[in-house]
Amino acid sequence: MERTLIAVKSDGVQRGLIGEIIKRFEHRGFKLIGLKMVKPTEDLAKHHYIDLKDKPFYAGLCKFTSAGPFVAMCWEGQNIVKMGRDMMGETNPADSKPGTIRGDLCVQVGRNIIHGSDSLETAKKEVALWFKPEELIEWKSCAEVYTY
Ligand code: RTP
Repeated sequence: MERTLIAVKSDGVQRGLIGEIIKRFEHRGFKLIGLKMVKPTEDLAKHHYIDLKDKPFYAGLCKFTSAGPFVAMCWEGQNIVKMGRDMMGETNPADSKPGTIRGDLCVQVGRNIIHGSDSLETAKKEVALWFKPEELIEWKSCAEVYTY
């Protein structure tokens, strides 16, 4: 089963949107198997955004991210990487359609409230970066649990 890293960034936390974001993924039918609030070190933030190291906003983005809090989540489900990205909307909220998380809940690219892994390969790396294996809990939904 596919897994991905979804995170509520500090602006999302400050705006009280943790529950709203979790709700959207739960209601869609995905399974939350890892959840923690962290104040990342600057090194961890730099590592997380390493692919953007040549962008002019890299330093500011890492500083902003490391200020925390950052709610890291591992979600599991069929096609979760692509569907999670579709649910988020575009990087720039101005380009995001209504109905998406960024299209409904934010305005500025530098305050776009949510992070989501952008490919299966990235998802594997990011889940391993933010979670120890023992922090991921496998469980069955009531639809999967049989009674006698
Ligand atoms: P994320 O990694 O946070 O899920 O976002 P993303 O894939 O949609 O976008 P990415 O290109 O990876 O950019 C990472 C984050 O950097 C900030 N950003 N600022 N022009 C700018 O000032 C600018 N462009 C990107 C955003 O917070 C974006 O989510």
